[in-house]
Amino acid sequence: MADSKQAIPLVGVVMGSKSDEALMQPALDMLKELGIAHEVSVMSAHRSPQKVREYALSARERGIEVIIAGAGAAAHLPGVLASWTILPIIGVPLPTSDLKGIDALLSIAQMPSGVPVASVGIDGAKNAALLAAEILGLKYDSIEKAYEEYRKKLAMG
Ligand code: RP5
Repeated sequence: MADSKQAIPLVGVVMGSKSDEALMQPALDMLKELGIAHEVSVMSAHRSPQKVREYALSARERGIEVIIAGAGAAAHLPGVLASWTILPIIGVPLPTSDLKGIDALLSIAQMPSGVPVASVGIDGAKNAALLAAEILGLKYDSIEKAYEEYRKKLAMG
């Protein structure tokens, strides 16, 4: 098992707008609780596509192992990130439009065959962090333990 106790972020949390911050906060809280180093960035697939491309292309070499990407409306951010990197992308459909996240859920979950994006439920930022912990726990002993502790506490009610 590798040691995750490092300063280099393992998880990149990305969101399509600064206005998504509050909805993505549960992911940051859960990553912190589990002791998973992470970074947070705001970028839009349609307003700043160049930034998205550069972020995704450099993420792996900077040490990022999982990307959590939250977006609302026609939420193409997770899919566009996935087009530029082979890192696992966990999409978080955000209920920020008139369609209350149904649009984002379908955009994220219905990726065309060949370029996958995992999707949590609408407003599922916390679950995205937990899914990231499950993935990273396969490699990092301390994350596996922290996640198991979390699940034990959950089972106690
Ligand atoms: C999406 O459009 C963002 O992810 C956000 O959920 C929504 C509204 O963005 P703003 O117009 O508030 O920047 O791209």
